Amino acid sequence: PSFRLLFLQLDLPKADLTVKVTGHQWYWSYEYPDNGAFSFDSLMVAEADLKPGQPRLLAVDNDVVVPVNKVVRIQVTAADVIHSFALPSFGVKIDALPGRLNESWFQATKEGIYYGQCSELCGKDHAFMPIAIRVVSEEEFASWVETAKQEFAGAAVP
Ligand SMILES: [Cu+2]
Repeated sequence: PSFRLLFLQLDLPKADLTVKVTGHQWYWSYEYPDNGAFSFDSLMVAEADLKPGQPRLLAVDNDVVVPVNKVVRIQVTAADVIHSFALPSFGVKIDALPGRLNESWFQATKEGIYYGQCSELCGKDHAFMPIAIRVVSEEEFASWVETAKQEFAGAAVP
């Protein structure tokens, strides 16, 4: 039975939304090709700058925002060395390889913030390039997209 599940895990359902994830030394960048193709970098918040409620080593300046109950396809690659995109709450762990576009997916069934970390030793700040995914309602997502389009307009596409 495990082989069947392993196979099904790699069988991608039809996606409602694609987010392209690129690993860098030492941060992640995200692109939203279905929503105007804006992109942004997501960097860890330093311990001294944490706001109340933000977890140490996991909080970032720009969360990845996705709508609840939607199938989100993630396309994962890397710009320099190998990283790995790991999100325990969604059972996602996939290598980010330079020169290759890997795919995985998740469907969050509850709103909230979900954290992950780089899972491939990638140099000095390997431990300090977290992933933060904020799952919101569809309306909230739509209004975030509008803001993000402006906020991240002209940001260099990785
Ligand atoms: Cu890394």
